[in-house]
Amino acid sequence: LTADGDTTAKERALAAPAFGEADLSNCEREQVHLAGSIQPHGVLLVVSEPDHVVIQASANAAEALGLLDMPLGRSINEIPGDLCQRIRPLLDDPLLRMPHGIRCLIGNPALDFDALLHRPVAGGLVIELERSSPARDLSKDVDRAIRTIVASDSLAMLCDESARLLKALIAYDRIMVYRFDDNGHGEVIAEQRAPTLEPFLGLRYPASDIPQIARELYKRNRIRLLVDVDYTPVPLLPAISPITGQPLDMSLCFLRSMSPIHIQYLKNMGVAATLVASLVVAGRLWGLIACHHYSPRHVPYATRAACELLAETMATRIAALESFQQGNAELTVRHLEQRMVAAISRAGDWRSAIWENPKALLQPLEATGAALLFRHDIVTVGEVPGTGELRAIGEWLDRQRRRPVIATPCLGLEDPSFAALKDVASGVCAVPVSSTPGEYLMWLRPEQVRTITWGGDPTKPVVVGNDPADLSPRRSFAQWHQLVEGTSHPWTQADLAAARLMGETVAGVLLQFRSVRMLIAQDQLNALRQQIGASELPVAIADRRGTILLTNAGFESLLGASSSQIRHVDDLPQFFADADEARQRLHDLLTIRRSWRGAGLVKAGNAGETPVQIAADPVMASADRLLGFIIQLTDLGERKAADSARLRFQDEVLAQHRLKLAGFGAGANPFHRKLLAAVVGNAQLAAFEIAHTADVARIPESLESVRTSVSRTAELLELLMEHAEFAARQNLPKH
Ligand code: BLA
Repeated sequence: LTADGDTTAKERALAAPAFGEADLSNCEREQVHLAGSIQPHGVLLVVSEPDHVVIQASANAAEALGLLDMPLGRSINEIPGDLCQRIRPLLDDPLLRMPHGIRCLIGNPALDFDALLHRPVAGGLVIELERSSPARDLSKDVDRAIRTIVASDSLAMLCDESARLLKALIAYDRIMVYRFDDNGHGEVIAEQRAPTLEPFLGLRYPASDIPQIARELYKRNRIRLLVDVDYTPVPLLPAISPITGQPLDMSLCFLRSMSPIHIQYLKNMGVAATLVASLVVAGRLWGLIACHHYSPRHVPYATRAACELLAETMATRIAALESFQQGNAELTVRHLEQRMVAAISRAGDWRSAIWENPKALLQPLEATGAALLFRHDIVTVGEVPGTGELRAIGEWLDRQRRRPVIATPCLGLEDPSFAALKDVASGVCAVPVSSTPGEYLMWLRPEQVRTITWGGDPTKPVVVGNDPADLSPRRSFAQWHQLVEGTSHPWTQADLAAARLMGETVAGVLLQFRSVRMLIAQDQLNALRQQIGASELPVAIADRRGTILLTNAGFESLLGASSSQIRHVDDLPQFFADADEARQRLHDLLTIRRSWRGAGLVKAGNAGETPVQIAADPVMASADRLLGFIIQLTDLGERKAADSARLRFQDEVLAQHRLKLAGFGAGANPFHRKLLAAVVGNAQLAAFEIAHTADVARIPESLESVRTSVSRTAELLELLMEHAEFAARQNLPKH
């Protein structure tokens, strides 16, 4: 491309193309709501208010309404029949949300029409007219539909039943429930079809098949009817609205012409007529009910309203079923949390809680393995790689941008050093459980080599003809199989939400665990400090670097020194008669952890030299972890006392170690237990609150969606009833 060509392409791609002028580079932004034309099975009039003069009309108005000429520029009063009289009671209604339907008579001789009225935001009153069909009593269908939908206790059942209900109501050749994933790709999850048709159930279609702008429109206009793909669009006259100076906003027009690109798509598919209803759940276009017919087909207003009602009821039920699922995940999390807290108070160890019921940890995310990396511990359940590899994954997670949830379905593709782990850890979903690097709760999924079946090649959504205007969506809907390797089953938004919730809960419990430990350690330390400090038996305690943490009064008085003179083990040799030997022995103690046991002489200030028994030992937490050093000096003149004191001290150290080994639960005294219970109880309450608030952000939205959905349903019912009453009054033949 030349620089010029480049710019043009870019400009084209950025501009929002007018209706019918989109090609595949810019169809995402085609202004489908500004169609400027209608399908020929009805008539559209735009009248100004309050004088009700017709300012725009579809070109077929005169002929279809049985008038001598186009009504443009005339008051609707002049249209023979009772249209004007019928719409009068509606004029105080804003009519913005949903077209309002009435029955009326037009022409001479009079024909009966269904009229749908609404006001576009920019002004004017839009009146769409279509010939009424014989009245049909829909109340039984609606009643059965609502009862069936409300009784469905799974999504699969709900969608199957709804497709069946719809098939009974409108008898299209094919009824599909089409669900969108987080990327906007769609999958046919339920289907009712004529036996001769090939099944579409389970097929996927790429997000590009339905542009974003159309999806936005479908949230406002919940039902679309295409009567015949081979129709000739009827233009609006004039094309530009005299009110706004713009093309008419046809978002809520049921007669709106469909995008030619989509018409071509349907022709490629061999479809002749469609009815599509939106499933809007929590403000999101969750999916569509798409109905195909293989010959032209019209559905009258009242039946369309019943379809819309069914879709709305279904959406409410979907919201309920999904909240229930979410509620279940929350329940699992809370159970896990309770078990962890209980395990801490029982055994001082949260790990057993995870061991106890591994399924509870794996199930909410449908993971095959999980691991908790916390301090020096790794706790795992299910299928997991080795400890070193888990640590390496922890390090990889540390290198990722820090987020509440870090997830990938293809760890081995992100970092080839993990490629070999694909059988256990292709998918990783992790939440940090503290601010310390390397501390994560993570879930794992194996590689799932699988074939996704698309309804047509998703990489070739487009067929480019010789003529640039001949661009059209792909012509072939032959099934296209995609082999996906090195990738696990994808993590859904629901998985990430569950992970986050569980992560927050576990982080809360672990923080609580650390806090309790700190309190107990602090308490123990204070008690020890007091006991050691009060002891006459000389002792010094040093940390693992040799810094003196504590010397007691006995030690200080034996050496005739104050604690400020003894800051480090290296300060001690000067107090020994044989300073060189002491230096060597203490050096060995610090560096190679060799105990120094033996007799010696200390220079006790001006009191001369005192014979002492020396016991200087390293204290190990485990074979490779040094805690520090204990240096005891026993005045040999008082050996007896010394012996007993050392025994006592050893007892205490031992007790402390026993405590450590057993965890703080078992070895702790009643006070500790009480403290623990209070802290645990308090934290439990807080944790419960956190678990509850974790989703509060979603609750108003979900409730609001259900509320609007229910009010729409009520409104539709009202419209249906009104309409049925009109029909009854006009005493039209029953079907
Ligand atoms: C609209 N495309 C749609 C709609 C569906 C599909 C359901 C909504 C139609 C309606 O609500 O009446 C796609 N239809 C499907 C799929 C199935 C089906 C996947 O039955 C599966 C069984 N379409 C393309 C490409 C473009 C495109 C490549 O495939 C653009 C480059 C455009 N699709 C397109 C447009 C619309 C559309 C512009 C809006 C039609 C309108 O409302 O005017």
